[in-house]
Amino acid sequence: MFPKKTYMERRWKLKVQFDSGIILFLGNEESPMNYSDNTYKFRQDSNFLYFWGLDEPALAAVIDIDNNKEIIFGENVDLDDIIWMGPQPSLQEKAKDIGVKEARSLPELSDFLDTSREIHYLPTYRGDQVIHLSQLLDCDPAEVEFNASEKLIRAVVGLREQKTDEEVLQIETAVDLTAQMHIAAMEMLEPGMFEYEACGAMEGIALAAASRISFPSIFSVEGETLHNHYHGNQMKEGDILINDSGAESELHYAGDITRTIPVSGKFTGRQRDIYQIVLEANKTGIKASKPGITYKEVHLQAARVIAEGLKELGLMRGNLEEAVANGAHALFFPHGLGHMMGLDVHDMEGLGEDYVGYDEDTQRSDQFGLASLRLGKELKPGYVLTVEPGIYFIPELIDRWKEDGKHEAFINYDKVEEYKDFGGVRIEDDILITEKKQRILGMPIPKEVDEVERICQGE
Ligand SMILES: [Mn+2]
Repeated sequence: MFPKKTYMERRWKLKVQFDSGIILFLGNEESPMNYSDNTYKFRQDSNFLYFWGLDEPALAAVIDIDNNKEIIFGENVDLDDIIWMGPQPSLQEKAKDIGVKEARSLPELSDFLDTSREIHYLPTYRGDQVIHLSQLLDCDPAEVEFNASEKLIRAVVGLREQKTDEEVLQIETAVDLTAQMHIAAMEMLEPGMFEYEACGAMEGIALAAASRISFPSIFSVEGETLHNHYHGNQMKEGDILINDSGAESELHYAGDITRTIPVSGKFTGRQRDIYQIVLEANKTGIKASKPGITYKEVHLQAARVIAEGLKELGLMRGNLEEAVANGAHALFFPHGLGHMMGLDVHDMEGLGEDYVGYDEDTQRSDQFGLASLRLGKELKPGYVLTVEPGIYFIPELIDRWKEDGKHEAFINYDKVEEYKDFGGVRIEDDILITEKKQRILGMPIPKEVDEVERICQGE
């Protein structure tokens, strides 16, 4: 855990924004795989971790604004628990570690929550919590999401989006471990191997460091499928593999890195051409990211680099400024340039993407491609985000657009046909917005063509 002062300050910064009512936080419960005692590995809710730090199931917490009280609700272990799980500190002791004076038993929570007062709570992404909240708040489960407090969502986003030094340190440990995973994957890949062999060994690096992966790994030679979680392909000579994966730090901050790896150790000429464009877009995106610029503009700058590169290869044509404004490049780059990262890999997405990524000044576009940009608003010091451009050749999308004659002025479909078996390339780094500029977090992870090839070849 962080020192208790961290959690006390976070809660203080939250409660000064409220005049009355109760702020309610539910921790996560265990999640059974098949029967109740056989559970998935426990992951605490990130908002609970942020304000209360306690990393175990079956806890709740409230801030009673009217009476200026903070209370943790949970259960003390009994002798039976000690036999199975060993001795544990009391709930009172755990509360003390995070600067909370009062601890009560969980069944008392329901009585404590006087529903005639205003109760602020966050939206939840778990079904069991919907039911728990509907019981606590005496409302229909369907109303739980609808009644979540917008004021609380905005307050929490405002706090969590600006990372402190101690959080950045956590993220950097996560990225350093992620770097080890990525370098090991580069060293490991060879034709004939199945994706799961390499992916399993790579994820094992996180486990062996007392960590875990921060999201399900994308590890595929079919990189054109953006969120491909299938790892059953046998890798062939000449394939390129997209490895988009990350580890968590001790306190559950995420790393999220993507590298594209030539399976046989060397890129073909065509792969190198596309890779260089993506690398250029990645570097442009990183350099452009600083306080004062919107991330939407950074995204568009990266998109222009992609369009220019593709024009040089004869895949795009015409006025590129216009092409990007019209979204023609999204045939090749259909996703956003990046997202916030912190305790969640897509930080705070559970609170609603638009609360995190947009504001009154920057609204989400509905144009194909740009609509998928999770973060569009102006960047501020302390933001941690990913920069992850990519170029993909998605046969079904190409066929559809070609059939519809979409953006014909900007896309040379005859040439694009030749690339339908290409797959995809993505390169992703995690950055911190500093007072004036930005910096890449964690130890450097090879991304120049010759560096990547050298490591792949075991040099
Ligand atoms: Mn990412």
